[in-house]
Amino acid sequence: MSNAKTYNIAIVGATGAVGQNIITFIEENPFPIGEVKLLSSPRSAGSKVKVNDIELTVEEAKETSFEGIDIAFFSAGGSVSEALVPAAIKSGAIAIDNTSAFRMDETVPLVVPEVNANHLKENKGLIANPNCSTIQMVAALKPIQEKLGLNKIIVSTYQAVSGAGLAAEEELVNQTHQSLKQEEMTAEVLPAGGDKKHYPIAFNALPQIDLFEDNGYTKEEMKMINETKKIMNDDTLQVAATCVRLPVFTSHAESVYVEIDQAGISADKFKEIIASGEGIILEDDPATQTYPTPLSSAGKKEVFVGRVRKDLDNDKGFHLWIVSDNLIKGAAWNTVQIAQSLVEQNLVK
Ligand code: NAP
Ligand code: 3JM
Repeated sequence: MSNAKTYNIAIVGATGAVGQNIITFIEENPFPIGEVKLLSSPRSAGSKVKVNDIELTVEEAKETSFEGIDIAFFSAGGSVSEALVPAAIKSGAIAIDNTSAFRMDETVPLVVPEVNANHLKENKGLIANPNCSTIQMVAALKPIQEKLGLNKIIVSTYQAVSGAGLAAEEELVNQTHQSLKQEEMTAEVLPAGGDKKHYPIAFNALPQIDLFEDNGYTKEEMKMINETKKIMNDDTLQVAATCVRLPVFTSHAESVYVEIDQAGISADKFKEIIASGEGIILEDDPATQTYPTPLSSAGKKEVFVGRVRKDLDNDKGFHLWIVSDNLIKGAAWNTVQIAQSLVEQNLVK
């Protein structure tokens, strides 16, 4: 019998959109898994979920839930992470948090493994997983930053409703039925759960994701701006973002303009460098109408890039289209990759 080390894991938010995807990737055995503990709010506690054909009972997440746990995944909202991450760390677990609660804390590494796995060794028991829209953008732009220098990013997003949880997905389904039956659409979740007004998402586009800040940007836009500078390790990088929700279930798309350091780079050279990135797939051929879409990328782990063009006025400007499954690379898979990288670097106690 082998006595190789296995890792006991807890998944807080196991019954949610992100948690369910984490379970799928854990079943692929990304590193040797020991016991699995599924945690939720009292609403789902007691329900049964199968992991590797074994039926597990979901338990209520509490401060005492983390005894004997090596790695604790959190995707149950910022307030749950604020309440329970300290307890997980105190119990000796390493916490990987999918919420925005600790991302900008200077003592917390914010990691996309293909971009900055080297930051993991600085952890003090907690790693933050970036926002979904940030993850796919920095993954695609990392090789450009490395090989051509990167000065400026202007991004507009086209984001799926699944990024706002299962309730938002249900809202799109219900409103679509209502609209097709010519009934009035009921809107209670989007654009942001905690805001005063709600607008229909079916057959619509909403230029608001998360709440507004005093500077006129939304929190989602500020997440993209601040997280990108932190992950790419460049305070002087200029970043602007406009985040838009679309009636799409899965995968975020982004129209991105960048300015690089080097002059005289062709679109073909730019494409070649993008395609060299780890986990990046270039799908770009106007002659055959080849480009990624939310539907073509859904269910996949990679980040897809197409529509690469050189700007017609600025020799150092380029345009590109970046698409990835927001619940996979944008959340669950990146989180599991962080755990895998921690194990590989021998950083789990
Ligand atoms: P969701 O589908 O609404 O699921 C929420 C999960 O959190 C459910 O398992 C729910 O359990 C659990 N939960 C809610 N309140 C809780 C409490 N007080 N104590 C313990 N568990 C509680 O949401 P989701 O889409 O999976 O997203 C979950 C969180 O992950 C988000 O709030 C966000 O912070 C983060 N997220 C990050 C990204 C990213 O960009 N990296 C993307 C999406 C989401 P019940 O079944 O009992 O209600
Ligand atoms: C994606 O209720 C909450 O605090 C969660 C809000 C949320 C977040 C967040 O801010 O953590 C919903 C969807 C995110 C995210 O990844 O930033």
